[in-house]
Amino acid sequence: MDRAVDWRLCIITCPELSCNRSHQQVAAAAIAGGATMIQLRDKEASISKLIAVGEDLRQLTRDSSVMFIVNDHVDVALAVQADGIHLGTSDMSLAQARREVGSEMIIGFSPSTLAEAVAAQEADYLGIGPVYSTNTKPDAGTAIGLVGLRKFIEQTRLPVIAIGGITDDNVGDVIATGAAGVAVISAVVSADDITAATARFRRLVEAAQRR
Ligand code: TZP
Ligand code: MG
Repeated sequence: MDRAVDWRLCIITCPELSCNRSHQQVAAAAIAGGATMIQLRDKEASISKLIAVGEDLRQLTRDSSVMFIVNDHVDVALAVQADGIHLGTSDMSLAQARREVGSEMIIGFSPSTLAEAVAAQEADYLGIGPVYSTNTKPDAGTAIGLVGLRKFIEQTRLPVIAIGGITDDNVGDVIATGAAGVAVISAVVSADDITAATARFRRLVEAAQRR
């Protein structure tokens, strides 16, 4: 993968938290607010539903030059020609995923230990967290804080996207720690105005990167 990617602000669609708004509505609103990446995440949907939604998100993101990442499902990412796939430690192995998606697709990986982060040779970026405690992913483990985040950033040459409990109030500190970007669910997708919430994050990320 040798294209330049804007890692700054990944908004993750999540139907449980988006107050009856569809993946498509959430993604369109987040793109309008300045999201640089959209990740399709739905733990309940069937593969056929994911592919149908993924095709719509592919179109929306392509029209606005936003990166499109699919969570968990390599087959869905391939079917909809996503830009990338995001995998955790209980998903397909990185080596197998790289064989299946080829050299161009972005592979994101969420390691659970520093050793896993260092070993993640096939990945193009790391998702690291939860930085702060969050109710969105009950099995995400204990918050690692900025000190924990910094350890990962120091141990890897890959871009780090920080995740977990990120809000307006702490995003500046997260970026100042050296993260290439942040991934946000609840603070954006549960907001009344998703576009305004995304735009606020985008401004705060840019301000922190200028400091
Ligand atoms: N992985 C680690 S924490 C998390 C995921 C998917 C949830 C992040 O959601 P929120 O609502 O931004 O805390
Ligand atoms: Mg996963």
